[in-house]
Amino acid sequence: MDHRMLQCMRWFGPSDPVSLSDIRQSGASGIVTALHHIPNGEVWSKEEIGERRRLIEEAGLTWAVVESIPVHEDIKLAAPGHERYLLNYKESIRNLAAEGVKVVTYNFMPVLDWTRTDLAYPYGDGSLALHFDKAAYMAFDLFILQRRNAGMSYSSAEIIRAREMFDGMGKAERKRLQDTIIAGLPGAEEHFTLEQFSTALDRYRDMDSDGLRANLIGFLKAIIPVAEESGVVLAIHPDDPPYPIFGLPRVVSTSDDIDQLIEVLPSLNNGLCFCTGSFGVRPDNDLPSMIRKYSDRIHFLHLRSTRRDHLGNFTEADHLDGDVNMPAVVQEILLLMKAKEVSIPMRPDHGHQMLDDLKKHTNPGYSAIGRLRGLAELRGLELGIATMMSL
Ligand code: CS2
Ligand code: MN
Repeated sequence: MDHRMLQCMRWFGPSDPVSLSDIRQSGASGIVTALHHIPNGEVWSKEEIGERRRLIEEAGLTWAVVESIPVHEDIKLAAPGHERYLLNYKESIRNLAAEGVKVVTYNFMPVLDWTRTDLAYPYGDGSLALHFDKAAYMAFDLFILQRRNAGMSYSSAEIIRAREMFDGMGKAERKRLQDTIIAGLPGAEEHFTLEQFSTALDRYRDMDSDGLRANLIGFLKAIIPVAEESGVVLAIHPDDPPYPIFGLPRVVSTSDDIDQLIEVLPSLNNGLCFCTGSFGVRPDNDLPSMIRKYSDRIHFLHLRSTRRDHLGNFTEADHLDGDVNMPAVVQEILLLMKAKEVSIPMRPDHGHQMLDDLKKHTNPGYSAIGRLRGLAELRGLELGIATMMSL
């Protein structure tokens, strides 16, 4: 039997401007979604899960992956009373398993999910890309947020670049930058005003990466046994960007980070969402060798590429362009799927806003046509490599 990636698309639920029928036409058969309407930390009931599953199945698709059950900040902080949220998380996992949904993605980034500074960066071919400009991010941190001790996070050359950037921006531009960073990107369950953001950051004031790692391990120790019992695999999404921002600790940016998690909890249910776009921002992350190394525990794939520069900026590139060697990545995945006789769910992670979508209101990164292009290219790449290698 051929072992191919299970082609999926992310869907934000009934209010997503991209419908299930649109997704069906992309050739994907799996849906990646979450119950975004349930407040962070509350239980996902069997009824709610069942209702969502039926909606997906009526459209001729299957609910392949949950992305994400968000981890409550109190768990990340191991704050007093966080046990209640652990119990709720376990309950949601059991309920998902009872409804046959068995891959659960999550992340352990404090305060913010993924972060960009520009959601409409001209890519040069007429399409718009998501972009992270280090100077813009620092300008926000230093001069808009005015985070205490922010200056200690950057070199003096960086501070000069940030100052120039800030001085060159008008009022509207500054506000747009602020909204882009803290008003919440698709999939992020949190959004903040400046004041709320400062308060949220402040809770991590005394926490370093060892502290956050200990809390992640505490979370996994509580959840993994339940995942094992119910046949659910967990897939942690890497930090995006994969280096510290706003002085917050980061614990899922490198191979070394992952090793530390596996060492304490070797269970294969303690798995990864291998996001090539997030890991790929660091030149020290060798993606094909990481895929080989973690072959047993890659339960979900986000395929996407970025182009980085030496200043810490990166742009989301076309899926087969940029710094990620996608043919090498897909080849490794094909080899591992053949060896393990599995089919790993994959989604094109983000896409450019292009063609007709330029006239529409879209979820940044999640417009239909750019992702369709990505999926089509990835599908062709996979078929080509599999054919050439007789896999
Ligand atoms: C983002 C995140 O890059 C991404 O995949 O869309 O929202 C991601 O889904 C979460 O961090 C996973 O928990
Ligand atoms: Mn991703």
